[in-house]
Amino acid sequence: MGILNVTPDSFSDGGRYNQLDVALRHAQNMVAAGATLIDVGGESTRPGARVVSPLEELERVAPIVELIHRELDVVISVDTSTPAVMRETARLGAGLINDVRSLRRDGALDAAAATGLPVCLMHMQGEPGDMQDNPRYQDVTREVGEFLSERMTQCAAAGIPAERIILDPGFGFAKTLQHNLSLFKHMEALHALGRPLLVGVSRKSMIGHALNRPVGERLSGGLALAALASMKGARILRVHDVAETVDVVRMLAAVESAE
Ligand code: PT1
Repeated sequence: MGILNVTPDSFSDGGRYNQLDVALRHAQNMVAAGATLIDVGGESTRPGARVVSPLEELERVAPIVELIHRELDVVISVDTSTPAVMRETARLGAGLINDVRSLRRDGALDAAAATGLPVCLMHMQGEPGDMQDNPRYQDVTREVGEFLSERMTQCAAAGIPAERIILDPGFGFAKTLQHNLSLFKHMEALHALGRPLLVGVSRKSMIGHALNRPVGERLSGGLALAALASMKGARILRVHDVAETVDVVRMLAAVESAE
């Protein structure tokens, strides 16, 4: 899954892709590099990010979803928590709803169910604005698993069956470095929930803190985590650096297919 931010305040590429043609070219390059999903996001959810109005979010996301749907052969994921954005982008060709708030906003469960699309449910305590203030867990992996299980139950009640659900531990969302590392190490426990796992760690501060690297120097750390996540059974890797990550995954597959 290649990341396409259409926010003017995106955390690692500074909103360079907010113009439509530049965004399309970037999506095209990621598809050529081997991305099978493009995750379009109009609301930055990095720590401390500001809230965007539904209209502003829709105006950022809708044109690019429509354009990618027309021009490229790729599944479009929409990174949104906003019911109106779910409904409208589904109409414009989106193929996956990726909600870091796990459909907890008013009307989000019903909107997602009405689209009939698959959804990615992600773990987060609190909101992006305050989530890093004081994250606390007794056992982070167990609590993430319990949260995701509860959200799957809510989805089932709203008419979103388990077969339509992807699960995400939510790396970097209301977690300290130690929480992130422990959750990553024990990620396999989440396979008990019976659904495919999506992992997003690309360029995040957990790499920065572990290696003491600024955001522009986190590729090697990110590729190490991509390899490890794959080996732990993660099925979708949400990344900025598609070509490099595809090489990692293909290399693992080459070894795996040997006698
Ligand atoms: C993610 C994810 C996402 N991450 C899914 N969607 C972001 N499903 C946006 C940092 O610590 O992991 N899974 N959508 C980006 N969010 C962050 C969070 C970016 C933390 C940076 C950090 O640097």
